[in-house]
Amino acid sequence: MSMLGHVEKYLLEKIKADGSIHMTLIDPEKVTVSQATTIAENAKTSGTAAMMIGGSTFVSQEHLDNVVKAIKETVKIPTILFPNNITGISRHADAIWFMSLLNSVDPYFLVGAQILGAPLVKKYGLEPIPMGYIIVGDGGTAGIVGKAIAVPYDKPELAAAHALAGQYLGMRFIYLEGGSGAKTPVPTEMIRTVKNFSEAYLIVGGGIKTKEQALAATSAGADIIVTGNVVESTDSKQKIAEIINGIKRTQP
Ligand code: 1GP
Repeated sequence: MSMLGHVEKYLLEKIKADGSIHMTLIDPEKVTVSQATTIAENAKTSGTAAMMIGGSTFVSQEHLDNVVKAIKETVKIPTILFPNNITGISRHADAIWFMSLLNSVDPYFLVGAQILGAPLVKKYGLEPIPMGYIIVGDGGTAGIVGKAIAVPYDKPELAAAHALAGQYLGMRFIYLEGGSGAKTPVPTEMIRTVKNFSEAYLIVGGGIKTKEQALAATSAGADIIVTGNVVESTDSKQKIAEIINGIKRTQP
């Protein structure tokens, strides 16, 4: 499809080839430029498909720019912004999850920030990838900042209804967000229900720390799993490698 940009095409091809893929999330607020460089290098060596950059609270745009630039200079895999606001946009990235928080009660997070951000995305030549963001479980900081009514883990059919609405609105990716550092990752039953209901590519993140949890998510239907916190641990290199090896070819 000619509408698809380079990064999205790359992701779809990689999902097709590998079954499911892993992305590494860097929260610019939590790392220095040199730490971001090390994380990106380690993640790339372990076989991560792309780098996501974003966090739930405010970070200076100068620092965000420096982090994105450093990652780009270090690794060739795509850099995809994961913005919580218009301040999460950097001209140095390759692409941006052009996302709407589908269960927010605040119109700003549904479409307001997107209206303010869209001209910047165009001006900077960032590739927008349409994504519906759904906060589930306890939702963590993202749920509070985004004023979301989080979908409880025991209501998978509600998460599926959100996902289907996102798909019908034209979103090609759906993200089930358990919240960064969630004690319990998104349950497999919820992943399975959403996957059976909606045809959008499914991203799952929040609290995934082990290869068993990653494999459970991909086996249930996640096309992309995202890990953030785990990269900050001391043995991050080994952990990411384990997670990536653990999910290989789970959905041939
Ligand atoms: C948060 O889903 C991501 O937005 C990743 O969560 O930091 O818990 O890996 P973790």
